[in-house]
Amino acid sequence: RLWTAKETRVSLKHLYILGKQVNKTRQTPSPAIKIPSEFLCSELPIRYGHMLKMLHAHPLATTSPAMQTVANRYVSDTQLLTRLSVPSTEMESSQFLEVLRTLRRRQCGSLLRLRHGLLTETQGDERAQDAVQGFLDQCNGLGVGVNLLIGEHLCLHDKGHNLVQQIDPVKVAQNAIQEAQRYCAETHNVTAPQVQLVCKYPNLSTTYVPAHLHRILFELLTNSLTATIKHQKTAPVKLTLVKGHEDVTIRLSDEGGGISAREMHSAWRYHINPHHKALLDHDQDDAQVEFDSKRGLRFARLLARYFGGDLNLISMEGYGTDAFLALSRDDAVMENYPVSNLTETELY
Ligand code: W6P
Repeated sequence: RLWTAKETRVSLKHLYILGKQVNKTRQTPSPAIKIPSEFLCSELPIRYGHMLKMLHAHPLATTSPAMQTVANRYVSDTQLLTRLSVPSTEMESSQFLEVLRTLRRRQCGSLLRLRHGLLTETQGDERAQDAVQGFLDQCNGLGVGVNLLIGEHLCLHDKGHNLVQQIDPVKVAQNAIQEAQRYCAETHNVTAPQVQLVCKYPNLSTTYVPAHLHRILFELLTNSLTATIKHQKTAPVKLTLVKGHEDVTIRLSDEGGGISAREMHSAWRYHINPHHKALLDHDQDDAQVEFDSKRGLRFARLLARYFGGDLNLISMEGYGTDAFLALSRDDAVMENYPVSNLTETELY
């Protein structure tokens, strides 16, 4: 097999078309899911290589127990990967899928472990905590990409459709609203505030990863609903969706009392989440780690930025907060994740 150390970034369009080609080959009796397997076999080792190099090159690599644990986990995952080849028989095919499932599960656990570990180890040291934020973004960015490639493949196999889809953001928003209201009602033991959905566009369809949009909106909605409950307001939360020439923009307005400039700084940081610790403690093998557990605003912004979008907050302390989520309508925007140079020797 020919190895190159250069990663191949994909766009939403690539992922969408890749899946369509698979669908076509699936209708014929020839071996199913051919093209993405080849792509995964060449691309995943490169991205894992970048992840390993990033972990090893960091100043904390030799002193942080969390970094060492996670680096070791990535080493064994990479070993698993190097044995992966394009499946040609039914048997190989099911083994291939099994490896992908294992990798995805372990990666979610590794990223939570790294996050929880680094935040705990730097607890109380503001500077050190600030310093790991960017690094966690880098690792999470690479992780989002790997999960996307694996997810696209598994989604096609398990559900027969692409992970990347032509979506109606209004429908995704309606689902997120329902779930966020249920979550807040259960968490705070009250009737959740109303959400008013405003969209004057009959057709807002755009190419996107519905799971990403769902997670971003769920994060924003739970923040707004919780603030509204805590501020004892009855004003509904207002969700506005508009379609521009280049972007689809979603604005979420609440009258939940807002946050101060000082609190804004904190809102954009990764924080220790006791729920993550409980997940990690509960099962060493990560079988129980929920992929969709809440990861906070910073992770939501990372997802928004992954395909050329952005997430911003504007707040009036004493009144309320507006969140602005922009999604690029250009499906040719390439994945956004950072990598260092990786030579072929390092890849081996
Ligand atoms: C708040 C804090 C916040 C974060 C994100 C989105 C909305 C809101 N509302 O009070």
